[in-house]
Amino acid sequence: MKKVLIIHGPNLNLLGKREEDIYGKMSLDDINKSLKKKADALGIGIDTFQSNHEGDIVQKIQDARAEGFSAVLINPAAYTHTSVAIRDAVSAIDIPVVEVHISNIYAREEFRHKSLIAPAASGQISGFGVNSYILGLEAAAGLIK
Ligand code: CA2
Repeated sequence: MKKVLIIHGPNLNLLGKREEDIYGKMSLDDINKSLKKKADALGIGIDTFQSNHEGDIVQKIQDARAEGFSAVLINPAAYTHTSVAIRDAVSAIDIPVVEVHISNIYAREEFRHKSLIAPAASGQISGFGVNSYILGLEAAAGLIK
């Protein structure tokens, strides 16, 4: 069975606890459970990983292929707008990477309009609430089947 690695970036562990007006009421655990349901329906496997540390995310991306993953779905959170290291890791791996955002980053503050990750990713989904993750998983499944 093909597997997709789901990576949640910094502060996403706080989902459902604060800033519910922007990010909704679902916790990260709820999102991971919905993703597992969707993965079952798509006939693929998933593993989930959250970190507040840039280097840990870089390492996880570097190791994804060797760990048996066929694609990566990532919400790089604030690192979207700052991390050359994550972008370089995304460029360096030869499996597809789908970038997702809960909020519409282009409808928010100007500093969020630029994603350093997007040019290195297969594609980006932004602004559909937690459904962005579900749509992103569908996209990743389509790329690996
Ligand atoms: O919309 C998204 O998914 C973001 O990646 C979320 C990031 C933000 O920096 C990006 O510009 C867009 C922020 C994640 C922080 O999540 C929190 C959740 C609850 C409470 C506080 C922060």
